[in-house]
Amino acid sequence: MLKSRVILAMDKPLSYQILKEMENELYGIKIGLPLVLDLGVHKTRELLNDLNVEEIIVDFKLADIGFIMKSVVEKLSFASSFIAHSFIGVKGSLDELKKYLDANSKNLYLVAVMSHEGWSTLFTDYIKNVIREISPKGIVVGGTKLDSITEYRKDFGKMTIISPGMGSQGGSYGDAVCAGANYEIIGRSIYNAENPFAALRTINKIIEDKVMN
Ligand code: 3DU
Repeated sequence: MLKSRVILAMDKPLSYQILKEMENELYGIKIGLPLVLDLGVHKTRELLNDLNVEEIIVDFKLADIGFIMKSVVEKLSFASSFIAHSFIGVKGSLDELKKYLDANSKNLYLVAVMSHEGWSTLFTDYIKNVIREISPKGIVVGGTKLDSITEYRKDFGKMTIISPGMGSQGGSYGDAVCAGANYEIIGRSIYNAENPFAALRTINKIIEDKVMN
């Protein structure tokens, strides 16, 4: 059985003690710009360095030329995985980033469908082509759009799907996994809870119960 289907979106610092308490009940930790701007790279690395989670995912939603994205990744080498936008295209950009990440044994996730209402589906075919060409470890599909999860799961076979938007953005815990996602990304509902560890445990249980039924 999986340890957990939850990726903690850490956009606000949590203490090392709380993270240690949670590590055995998390699949991974996703760190965002708000956290790194708060703590700086050095303290972020110190905080996360020896945590026993499967992936530390940097979510800066990279969208630049290859050279710049590679230099961002280089400065965050303690992380195992990086999220980039897919709309930026392949040549001179995602192809270079993917090659660099492969050479350094790091994972790439591409944004496929965002969770917010205003995300346009006008570019779906283009985005799918980019994903096919780059062949990342995984894709990000909003957990508020369950039909999109089902669609991308059908189109991309066993590719890992990670889904934000659960809890605070209105998605119900477990629904994204039941629709075909591998993991649910959850931030505010955990880090803003009075007891983040208890919140995580409750969410894990809700997801597992839904998956079993
Ligand atoms: O809404 P939450 O606090 O659970 O956080 C969601 C996280 O997922 C947050 O870090 C945000 O940057 C990320 N995310 C989305 O919310 C929506 C997307 O489409 C992609 C990533």
